[in-house]
Amino acid sequence: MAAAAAADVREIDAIVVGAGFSGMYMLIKLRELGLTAQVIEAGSNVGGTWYWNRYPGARVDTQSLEYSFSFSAELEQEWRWSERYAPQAELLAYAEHVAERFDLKRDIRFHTRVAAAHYDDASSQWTVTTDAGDQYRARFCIMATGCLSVPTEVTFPGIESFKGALYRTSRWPREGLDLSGQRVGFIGTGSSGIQAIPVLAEQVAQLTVFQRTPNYSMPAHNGPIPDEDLQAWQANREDYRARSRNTALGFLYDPTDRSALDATPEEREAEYERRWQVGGFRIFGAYTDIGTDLAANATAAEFAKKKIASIVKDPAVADLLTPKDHPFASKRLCVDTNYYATYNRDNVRLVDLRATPIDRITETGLATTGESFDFDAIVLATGFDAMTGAIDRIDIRGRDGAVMKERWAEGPRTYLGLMVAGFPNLFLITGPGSPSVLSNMMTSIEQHVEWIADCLAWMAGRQQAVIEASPAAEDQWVAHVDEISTTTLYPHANSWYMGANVPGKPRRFLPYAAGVDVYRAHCAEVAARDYEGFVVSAAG
Ligand code: NA7
Repeated sequence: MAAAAAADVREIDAIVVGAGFSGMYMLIKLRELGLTAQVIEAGSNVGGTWYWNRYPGARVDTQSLEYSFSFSAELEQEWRWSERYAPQAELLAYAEHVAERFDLKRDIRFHTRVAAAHYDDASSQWTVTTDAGDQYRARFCIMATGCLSVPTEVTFPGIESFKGALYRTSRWPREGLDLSGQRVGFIGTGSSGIQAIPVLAEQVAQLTVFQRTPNYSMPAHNGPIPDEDLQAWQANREDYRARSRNTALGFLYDPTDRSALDATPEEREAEYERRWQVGGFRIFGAYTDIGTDLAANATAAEFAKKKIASIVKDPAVADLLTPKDHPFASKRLCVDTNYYATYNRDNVRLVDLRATPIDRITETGLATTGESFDFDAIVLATGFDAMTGAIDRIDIRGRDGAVMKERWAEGPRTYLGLMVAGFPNLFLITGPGSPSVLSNMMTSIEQHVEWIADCLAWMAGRQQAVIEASPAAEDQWVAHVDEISTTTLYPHANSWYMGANVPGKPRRFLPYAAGVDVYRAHCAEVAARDYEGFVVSAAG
């Protein structure tokens, strides 16, 4: 247990950075282990992604019954999701409920950012400094900083001259916004844009969408969860959860074991249509090789393109909305409500930035190389510095003063996405090199938090105090993550998965693409072999 407090520096067993779902669950597990813990959170409340992303239409794109904690049967039984895909406000209310139920807030410090975390070899302790200048000393430092928590700093010439209002989807005003009657320019057609555009279109006078790259999107078919589905879920909860933990994506999507190329065109059409009707990510289960074989992938792409053409009335607009430069789902597949149909509205216009790029933001709006537009407000939905952004922004120094950002200069290096060689007792939750963003985040968060907690318990049982990844194990893992990515079609796209959306960011496929099932088994095996690939020792 932690020693008595020293002047100005609080001694604690573990620091957790971030109070999203991963930080909250980590705190619960640390308490179960009898460790003292302090969570540090920049926002004023729990919820992470769901605290920050409050734009109209923001909602989860994994079904809520599965995008929720499974560790507590009571929690699961007492919470009722109103819709298949819960809206942001409900997810935030759920986070709040979890915080209340497990009395988490007494160990969370809000409105505070971690500025630095430095490891001291002699004491085997981390000194964590906040932006308020105060310090904590802890044996363990756990980064629960989220994969999509740092917006990219996209800007445009003249942006400061704009006299209207400028908003970012990822930093939407907490009090909400009434844009009714306004002329709004909207930049970005990733997941955030695809969710926000249909809702904004219903409020505003005129919505002009500036698209650089069209994305594929599947219909959510959102709505209330039918009673019989809820009852079936509650009755078979443990079975459903156990099965979803052992799928490649960390949720139930009814995968087949067939190649798309072994099916006839009619069979494929029927299979894709069946899955389109269910909606969401169900299409991933249609065939085994959609994500790995270009010819198989083209069959899914063709299906999606036909759907766009059938929904969007103007063929020229439909064509603009049709992805042409990347395989199906090699950029993150979106899930929408009325996205494509929104372009049939009279008050919505799509502008192709490939043909006429943005030249500058003006006092009254925006000028492309082809046309000038007047707007009352401009919304940026331009994405995140994914998976490494939040880690890079903290001054993390490990053994011998090694700087994490420098260590990751050529791309992130981890063992299992969980630890970094030379940074003892520093854990990452859903870090680069783990399935994370390719999976149901809740499944992956629980797996990581439980693995870390088991590891800490194992160490305590052996009177060991320090664990770190061996450089050799890290090298092998980094090479393995790269190698697996080359068996997929992900490297064919300029996506945030590849670090391609941030100027100067190294081109590396960031998550681990072998699947949650494979990864989970591997992590369990590593633990069973007394944490193979890790070096464990008593305190310095
Ligand atoms: P994304 O998916 O990274 O989308 C960002 C969008 O913004 C995308 O369409 C970009 O086009 C566009 N973008 C970015 N910079 C510019 C500039 N300079 N000019 C014009 N357009 C630009 O972020 P989201 O927030 O939508 O979604 C992130 C994840 O959150 C999502 O996948 C879910 O996992 C949840 P580009 O494709 O780069 O041409």
